[in-house]
Amino acid sequence: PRATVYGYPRQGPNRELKKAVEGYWKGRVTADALRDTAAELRRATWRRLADAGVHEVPTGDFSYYDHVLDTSVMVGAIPARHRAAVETDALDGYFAMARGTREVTPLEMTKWFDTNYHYLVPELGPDTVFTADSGKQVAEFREALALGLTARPVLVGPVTYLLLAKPAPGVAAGFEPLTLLDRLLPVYAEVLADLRAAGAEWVQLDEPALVADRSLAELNAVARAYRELGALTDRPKLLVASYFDRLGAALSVLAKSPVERLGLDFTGSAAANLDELAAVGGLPGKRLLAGVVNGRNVWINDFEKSLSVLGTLLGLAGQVDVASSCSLLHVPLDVTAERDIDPGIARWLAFARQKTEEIVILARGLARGTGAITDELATNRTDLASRAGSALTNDPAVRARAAAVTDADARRSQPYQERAAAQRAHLGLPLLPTTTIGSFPQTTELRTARADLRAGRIDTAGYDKRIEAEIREVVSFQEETGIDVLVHGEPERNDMVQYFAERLTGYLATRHGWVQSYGTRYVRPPILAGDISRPAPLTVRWTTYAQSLTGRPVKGMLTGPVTMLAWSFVRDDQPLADTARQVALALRDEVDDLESAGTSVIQVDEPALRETLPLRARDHDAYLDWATEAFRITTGGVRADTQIHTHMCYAEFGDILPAIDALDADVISLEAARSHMRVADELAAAGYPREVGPGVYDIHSPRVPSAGEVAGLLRKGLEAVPAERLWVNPDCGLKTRGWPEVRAALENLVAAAREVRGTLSAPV
Ligand code: THG
Ligand code: ZN
Repeated sequence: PRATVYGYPRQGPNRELKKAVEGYWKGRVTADALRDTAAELRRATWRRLADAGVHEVPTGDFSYYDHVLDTSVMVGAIPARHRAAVETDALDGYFAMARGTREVTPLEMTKWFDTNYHYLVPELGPDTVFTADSGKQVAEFREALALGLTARPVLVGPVTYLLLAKPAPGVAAGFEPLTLLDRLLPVYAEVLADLRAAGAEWVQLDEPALVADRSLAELNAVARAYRELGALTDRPKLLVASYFDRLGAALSVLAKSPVERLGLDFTGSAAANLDELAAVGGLPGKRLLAGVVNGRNVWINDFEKSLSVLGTLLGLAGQVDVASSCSLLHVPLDVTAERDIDPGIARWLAFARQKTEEIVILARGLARGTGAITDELATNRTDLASRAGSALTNDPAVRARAAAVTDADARRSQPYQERAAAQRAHLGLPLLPTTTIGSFPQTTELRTARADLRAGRIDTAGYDKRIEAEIREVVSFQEETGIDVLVHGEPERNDMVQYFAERLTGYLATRHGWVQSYGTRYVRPPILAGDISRPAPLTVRWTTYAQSLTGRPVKGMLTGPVTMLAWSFVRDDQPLADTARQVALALRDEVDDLESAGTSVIQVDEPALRETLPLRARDHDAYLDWATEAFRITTGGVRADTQIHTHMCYAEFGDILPAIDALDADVISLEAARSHMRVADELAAAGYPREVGPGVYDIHSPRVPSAGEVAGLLRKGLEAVPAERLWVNPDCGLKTRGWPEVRAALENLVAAAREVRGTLSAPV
């Protein structure tokens, strides 16, 4: 059996790639220097994989920005607006597609399945002409060959590529990119021939789109694609890789196809692949690549369990190889870089480097029997037992409290109509109240203060003074501007998940655990390692400080339990629903403490509620049940006259409207400026009964909307939502914008609210 991985993080141990690419954008790094850095990072990765004992190293998975964008370049799908830039300079044209320029907008970005990686969406239309450009793939394959390695080029498969695409601007929304399959396959055939000519024995075609619900027409397209590619005479052998879930109906399609090797995920809920593989009679005559090491969590593998799966698989396929369940792109590089994590706990963790070692050990165990990995098995057993028996993963008080949660805990004490009346009396807000989503610009002074604190140049008291100074400025700015519900501006927070994670027991933070989010942007997701509790209040001090400065209500700001899970690495030793409930209870204490300290408006953000929706429809209800329950547990303990807000960042909500209703938040703010208040129409059409703040300022753009423009959006909102239930706010937090824009935009927002208020008849 061979050991391999589907792909590896690209950034380098100190995010060298980010620095080189951003340096190139700023003109500080030449194109040649960027290319050299990239080539050196690739070589270092391949050497590391080969030294660890990986038999086939992946090539072509490297990217300056995004591998789906690379695929668009490979098949010549360059949108008309980017063509001039690409023809002038291929590298600058590539970045123009990724980021836009002064003249042209970039490709749209969206989430890669249910991961936290974002790809650039191909734009296709009936006039798209595909042309093969195998240059990058062939060159990177040759680089690995030059090191004397056995390499396997990795491509996004043709069906997944088309299913990820959207109609180009100006093309009818009903256009289905999959109808271009017959035009795309000859281009893949050409790339395969070029790779064969370069010496590739195998090529990997990634088809993760096949693990979602697929129509009969789509399954037929899969069958046709692999019949045609399989029938080519001048090609490498084909590995079709699936990951992120079980393959479902596509399994029997691929089992009958001429591809020589199939990659299946056997981790988590994808473990059902084992039974499904047996049900289709296995893969006689094919090789199976068994993804038994989870490529998207940070936990060590259970060797005995994996070996048992691999043993069963031996009876189901011609030959069995061992891999990660998916590309290791989604995990940090190396646990040994984490000096701050307790060494006893670090033994439970495996990042990309450790996962690679696990794959090699399992392949050896499969080849030569468990006698060949006796020591590794013993260590693995000890480490798993240490995790299972640890006080961190078993806090009896947390468990007892979670088990005792009742329906009543997850419900406000009074129905919305009664709460709304109590809140109106308590808060005394005008019609069309104005507010913001929470964060204000993160100034250089703030970043300096954080760096000074880390470096020991200032102490906590000095740091806190700087935070208080910032809060004073933000509060007086909002008072002067005439905002109705103020915020403290969140100057004390870096990342909205990390800040809370650092303060909750059971959560681990990493120093170097960077994972690519999109392009050159990375996050360090915290690790939900144990039972979650709140040793002390998290935010109360800053909110009450802000409230002490003003007579207007100051809104408390928290990240909700679903988003806390979605943007962290979660436990795999208990259901997500249980973890969510623990986080919700910790946050509930914070909500209750804020209320006791005099906070009358509390916002619990859930930007990730929609993005964590499972890939398969049959799993949606169970997810939405626990997700909305966690939100209600967080917010269910407050009085009727305390107003609960929530916020979501994206405009696509059609499929979770019932869940938004089930949150039972008094006020929800949403992104709406770019879509001209469409979400307000959608919520109204669905009969949404509570208050809504559709965004009237697009914070993703440096443009400042005029008061007239904002008033126009408000009048549009009033067509869908009555004045008693309409709020006035920006689309999202303001932390990425500069102060001058924010000042001007909020002044216009308040002016617009006042103008439109003046045209309304007084409420009865
Ligand atoms: N926090 C976490 N996960 C997230 C988001 C988050 N996932 C989804 C979404 N938000 C991703 N969006 C971004 C936006 C900006 C950046 C990263 C992801 C970013 N990163 C800085 C960089 O790479 O230079 C590093 C920021 C830092 O120092 O922490 O700009 O909000 N957990
Ligand atoms: Zn937002």
